[in-house]
Amino acid sequence: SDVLDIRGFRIWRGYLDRAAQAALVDALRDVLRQAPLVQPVTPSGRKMSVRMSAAGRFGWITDRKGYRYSETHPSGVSWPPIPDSVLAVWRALAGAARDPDCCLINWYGPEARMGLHQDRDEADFTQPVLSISLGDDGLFRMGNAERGGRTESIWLQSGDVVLMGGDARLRYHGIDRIRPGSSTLLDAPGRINLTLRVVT
Ligand code: MD3
Ligand code: FE
Repeated sequence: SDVLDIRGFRIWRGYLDRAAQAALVDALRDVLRQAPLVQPVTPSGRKMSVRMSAAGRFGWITDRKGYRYSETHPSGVSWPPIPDSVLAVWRALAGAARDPDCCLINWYGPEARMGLHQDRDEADFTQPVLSISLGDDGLFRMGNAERGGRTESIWLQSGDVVLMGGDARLRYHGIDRIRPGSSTLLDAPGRINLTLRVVT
């Protein structure tokens, strides 16, 4: 698969073939049985359009009380372990980084989006973040370490993997929209993004 470097983001297009993608989706079904997707509410009371769950020691959650990493799903159960097939992608691409202790699972329905934001709830910004795209294409926008300025957009497809390290780690980024029906991987329109992080 070819590697692209855009503003410090490393993008492996088509890193996972169709069989590897399907294997990840199977492993995720297991995780989501134990820790179902929830539609989180921001501290201001707005419903996020993305549905979320997680695997690993920590999951990222938000509710009226604020956003934070939590060792439990809103239902009170511990998050399931990160599947080996997911960990293997991190270990192959994340270099000398520590193993991740959070695999956030974002599910985008046809209307979902994620506004430009930074990931800064983690303790150590020298550790990279890795994203795996599954299902429908998503329009990923990347900006700068400060609000404003020029941004660049790229369509992420099922099987693409993105590594945000070094310079890119604190850049603003988001998902403007998905292209419903562009992939046949999932049995309904939508996009899944796995985001692996070292939290502690
Ligand atoms: C750049 N998710 O969960 S993944 C997120 O597709 C998030 O669901 C998006 O942003 C998604 O926080 C984008 C790509 C991504 C993930 C984390 C990053 C880009 C990043 C952290 C730092 C810089
Ligand atoms: Fe993010």
